[in-house]
Amino acid sequence: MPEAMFAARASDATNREAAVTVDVAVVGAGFAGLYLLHRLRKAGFSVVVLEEGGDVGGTWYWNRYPGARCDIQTIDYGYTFDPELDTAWKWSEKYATQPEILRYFGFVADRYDLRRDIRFCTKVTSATWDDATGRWQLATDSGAAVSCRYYIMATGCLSAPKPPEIDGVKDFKGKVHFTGRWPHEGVNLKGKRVAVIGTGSSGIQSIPLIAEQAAELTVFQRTPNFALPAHNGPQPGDRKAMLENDPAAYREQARLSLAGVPYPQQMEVSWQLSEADRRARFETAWAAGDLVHILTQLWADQAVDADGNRLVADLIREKIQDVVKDPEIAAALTPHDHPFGAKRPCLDTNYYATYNRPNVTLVNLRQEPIKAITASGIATDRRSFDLDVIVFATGFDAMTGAIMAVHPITGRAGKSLSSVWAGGPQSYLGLTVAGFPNLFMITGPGSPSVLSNMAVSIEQHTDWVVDRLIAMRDAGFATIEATETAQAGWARHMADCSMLTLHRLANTWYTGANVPGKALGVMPYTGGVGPYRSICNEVVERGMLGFRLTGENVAEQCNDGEIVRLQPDVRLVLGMLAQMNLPPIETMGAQGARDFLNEFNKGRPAGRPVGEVGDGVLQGAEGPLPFKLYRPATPGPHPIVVYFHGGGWVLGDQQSDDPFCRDMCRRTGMIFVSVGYRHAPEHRFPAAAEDGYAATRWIAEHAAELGGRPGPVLVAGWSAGGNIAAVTCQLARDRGGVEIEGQLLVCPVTDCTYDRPSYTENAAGYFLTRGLMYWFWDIYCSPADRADPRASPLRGKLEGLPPAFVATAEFDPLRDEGIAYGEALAKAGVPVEQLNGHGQFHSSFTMVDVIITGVSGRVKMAEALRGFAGLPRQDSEQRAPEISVAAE
Ligand code: N01
Repeated sequence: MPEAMFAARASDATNREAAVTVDVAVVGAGFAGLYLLHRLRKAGFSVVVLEEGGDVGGTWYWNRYPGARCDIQTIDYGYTFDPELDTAWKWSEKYATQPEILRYFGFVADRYDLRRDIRFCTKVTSATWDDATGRWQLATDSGAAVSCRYYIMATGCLSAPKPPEIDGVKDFKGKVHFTGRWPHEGVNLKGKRVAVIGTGSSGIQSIPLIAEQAAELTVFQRTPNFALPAHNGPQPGDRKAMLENDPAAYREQARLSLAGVPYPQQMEVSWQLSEADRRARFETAWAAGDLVHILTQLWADQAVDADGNRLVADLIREKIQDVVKDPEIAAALTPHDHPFGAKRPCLDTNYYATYNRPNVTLVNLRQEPIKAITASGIATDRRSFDLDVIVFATGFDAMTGAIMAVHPITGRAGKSLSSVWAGGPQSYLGLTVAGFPNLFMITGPGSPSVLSNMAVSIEQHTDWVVDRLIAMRDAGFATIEATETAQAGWARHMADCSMLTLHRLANTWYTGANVPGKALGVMPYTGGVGPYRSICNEVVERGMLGFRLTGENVAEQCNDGEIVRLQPDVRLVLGMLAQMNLPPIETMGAQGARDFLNEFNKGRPAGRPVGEVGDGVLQGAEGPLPFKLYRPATPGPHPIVVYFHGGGWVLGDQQSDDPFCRDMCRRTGMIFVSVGYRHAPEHRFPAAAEDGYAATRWIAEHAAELGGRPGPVLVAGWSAGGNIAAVTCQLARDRGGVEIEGQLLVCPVTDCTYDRPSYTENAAGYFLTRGLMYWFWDIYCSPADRADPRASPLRGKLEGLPPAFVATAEFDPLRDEGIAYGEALAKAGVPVEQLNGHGQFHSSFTMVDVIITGVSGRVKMAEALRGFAGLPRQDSEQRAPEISVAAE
């Protein structure tokens, strides 16, 4: 295909002045706008696209700075809606240059005859919803008004460049350029003294090429960033072969993945790998030159856990030191202030090596801030630099900037979007905003957008929106609007998701921190494109949940509610379990259920290392019982926590909650002794309860031998183990012989009735079912014995018990009896802390390194145990790094 045919070209501007009435107006003729136009037109809607630029291409139209390229492999960075298009266009490189990408958009525009419905060089200056007509009225800088029923922002996430933010720019006598608005005719930097301010992706791509042209280049760096070599060249054969072997499967895998690029989910955690293994994986990733590879394929904890992340970051830091010859410059270029990936990392070609050139100077703005731009150059508080050209690579008012720049967008009742978003962007699904009927955003704040392959997200958003418009038309609806409930629910889900990854721990454009005065919070959806897609589909399947639909000749429809109430990782785990289509556990028989649990546990991530793990035997109520001991790496003697595992008095053993015991041992700095108490049906009530008390007594008596602190012990347990821990406290109080200084009850069984609301609300679908609880009770305890406080501690006397921490989970049949126990303890004068894990299920806190959002609960539990044992609070360094900083 001769490239000249598709060269970017300015459109004919003669059609600019006519007013227009259409079904749909789209702002932006970039990646999203072009696909919207194609799909809407095919669906029979009349459409106009309003584009400020002189041609198609969006971000690729504006960002023409030297070195501009995509940094998702081009094989993954294109439209996939038309398989013929996929084969008609051939990319020349692994990472295409900006001119080639722009030619691609020209090619697409021509192939689908898109330009005729695009008004170029046209900026929307205001958009106002008119309730009376049910239409948006747009004003444009060309003077032509547009009336549309649906208004779609395809404005991109990084299209409103930040202003310079440095005093004196107007005084500068040389030339000033912005990477995001690079002159189309190019800039001759040969022999010039050039400054680049900013070391994000744009700076890092352009600096090596500017250094080659300029006489002198001075880089002004505020924050060093992580950059990886792109190793650009021909498209890698392996990925090309994958695509060519089965294009449909390849594209589908991308759509269901987390980042929009077909990579499998990494399951191995860093502590399962030797240092040599980790280094080998890292070197492979480094050589691959692929951001998604290095961000997702090293080890499972790299993006969700600060320790796992530090291992990658350290290896990258080593690489920087290897390349940059001057140690002081290398140190200045080495990032330490954010986890790898929390700020957008960059792909580079010769970036670090550029600082070995004699004509390149790095100015570390952390040590010598810029005072002002002067007539002759830039003055820091230490020195002055005489310059001919200043390049601002200082980034964008991301995600909201381009939407808010269309000012004002006025919705229902005269409310402006900027006032609604003053405290941070609010949206439902990142696609719509309550109070702004018929307004859609493509890759808006609240969608996976910039944390994904944009190509995949744009197609998904566009398809979803256009399909909704078609369905509405077919049903006679003319307006669609998100409800406040749905929007608030999405905000909560977004906040839950933001705890999954480390993005919240960095000051970046993802969080709005790069723009002075902007509200802070993680703006993109961090739950991944696959889960996001399934949520959008679920909204439709559940009758457009969270939307109000109206039309002239049709009854209003509003199925109000929140689309995701579970924590995002709980939703994923339950989804996977549902897909496994397991028979109910209670139908497996006791031995079958035990075998199942053993198999199931083999698939979980290995527990984290502790100082020492040992096995032993203790004296139970009627004979020896095995135990497992977890000792912290810190010097002892440590307080001892006697731990009782979960499993409905029927399943599990002293090592079935191994990851939980390890995690709590590390967090508390205490010895955990997990007891293998007797199980039903072989040993029915009160065997487990009596073993709990006997084991606790034995452990307290042998504390010194176990390396523990002599004196009182603590007890803890999950589920039926929580029941045993609670009962043990009552027996210890009544029978003496062991002093207990605190109890941790995690989702405990406390009572034998099933009439509390949580038993009905959460009867099925959350792994621990009502049916399974009936089965456990039947196997353990005959109905006549169930009211005995050794089975139902809620029915016992509660005065004089040790202080307690009671954790419950929102989606757990046992929730309300746990809460009731906490309340009853408090009423009886026992100091109690209660935690009801929002969006969590019965196993959330014990599925360590699977349910990441359970971490904050375990941190609180550990703090409570330390408090009971009289240990000082841990400082934030020692606490779980995952929650040590919560920006939002
Ligand atoms: O912008 P950035 P960008 N004084 O915000 C510094 C995508 N993209 O245009 O970190 C001094 O990342 C700022 O410092 P700090 C990609 O998603 C993709 O480079 O705020 N310095 C930072 O160093 C990317 O992430 C490609 O302390 C100031 C830099 O300027 C996004 O676009 C290519 C400053 C800005 O970095 C944005 O990248 C290019 C000030 N007042 C971009 N203000 C591809 O390859 C800001 N800085 C596809």
